[in-house]
Amino acid sequence: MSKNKIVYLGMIADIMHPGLINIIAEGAKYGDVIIGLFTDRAIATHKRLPYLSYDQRKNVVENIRGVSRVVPQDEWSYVPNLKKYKPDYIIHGDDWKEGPNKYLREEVFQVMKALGGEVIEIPYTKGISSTSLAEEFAKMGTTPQARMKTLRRLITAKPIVRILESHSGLTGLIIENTSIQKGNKTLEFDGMWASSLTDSTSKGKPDIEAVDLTTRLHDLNDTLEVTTKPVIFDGDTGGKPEHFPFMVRTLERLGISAVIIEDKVGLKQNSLFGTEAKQTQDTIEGFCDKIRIGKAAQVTQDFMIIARVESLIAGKSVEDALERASAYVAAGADGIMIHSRNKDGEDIKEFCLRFREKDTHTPIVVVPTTFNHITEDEFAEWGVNIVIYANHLLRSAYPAMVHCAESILEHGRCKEASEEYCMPIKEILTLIPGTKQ
Ligand code: SPV
Ligand code: MG
Repeated sequence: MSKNKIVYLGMIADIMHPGLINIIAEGAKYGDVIIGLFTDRAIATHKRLPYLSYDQRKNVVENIRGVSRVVPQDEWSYVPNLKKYKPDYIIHGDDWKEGPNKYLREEVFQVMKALGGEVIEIPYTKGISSTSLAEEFAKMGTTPQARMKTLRRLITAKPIVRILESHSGLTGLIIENTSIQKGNKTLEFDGMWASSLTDSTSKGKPDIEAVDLTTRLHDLNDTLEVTTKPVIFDGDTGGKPEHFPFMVRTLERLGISAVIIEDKVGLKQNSLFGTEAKQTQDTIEGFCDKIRIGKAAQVTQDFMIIARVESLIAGKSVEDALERASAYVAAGADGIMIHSRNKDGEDIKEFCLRFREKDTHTPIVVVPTTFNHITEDEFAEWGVNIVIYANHLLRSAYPAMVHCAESILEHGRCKEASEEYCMPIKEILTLIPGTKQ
């Protein structure tokens, strides 16, 4: 084989295994192997972020025998890099002949034909794959540090980070494991929201900071034990400025990625009451001080303090919200949550577009409980980074439980309730991994 031909090989290379070494060695027989290393951005649109960062993976791959050079592959599709590097060969495992990545193969054949190159497919190494190893790896869990960092990585890598409310180990498992295949993409949630509303409601208590931090964290530990995805904690008002550092340090130690605190004082009421309840906003200076105290208390660079602007909830203008948001960012906030209970979402849209005119990078968080017709794609166009579905697992479970209770009363037995409202008993027995020894 003539040397100095170029062989292109795309890989994620999170977990190295003999199948990958085999494919590199095979490629090296044809010429100089360029590895197109998938970036977080390329991966995040299709599957979970890898455990190792791009730089860590690059460091491993460039030291493997047979690799000439490592370049970033910033798209899931190979086409842009094939056009850029014009390889003589592309080498790929033959597993892409079937399944959701079949279209990638078709594109690659077309481009390589136009470039006058060749596609080499080598038999897939049976019994070992990155996907099966990643599943094994996930069972091992995560560390607080790795979990915490993931949120910042996701914000950089994805147009929208998708978060769902969790109030128990079981809801945590739903968020960890639920995924659907849509077109060629696997869709799943990126992380969890520890909501004050659902934490309180699931205890039969009102959402007025009556459930104390220690109790909420004790319960959150159930979720942390059985999941690996990042958590954003609803810190309500953050308490008094003197108390906030303790909240920051405790959350950070547990590996929580971010706390969101709202700029209200006095007895906290749920924001969705709007002006029906007394919602007193802090002064700009007062809340900026709280942010500064929190930022000074944190130990790592990874933890985020996100400031929640309640102007629209309190019946004030978008102008007021913008003034507060930029003051909070100047005080050190790592992100802004803008909240509203208006249904049309117009005030949120105006806020986001105007905020982005002056600030292109500070992450924006929205909680579309009332403006629920707006899609994630639309939010991304407005410059939003994180969307939180703040209460939906509890709100969907409660009516089902009430129906079940009513049905038992109605029939004087549980046959109807079991058939209409319950999962099969066999299913619940095997729902939790490790139930049967
Ligand atoms: C929560 O989920 O507790 C929130 C969001 O803070 S909201 O209920 O809309 O205030
Ligand atoms: Mg709350």
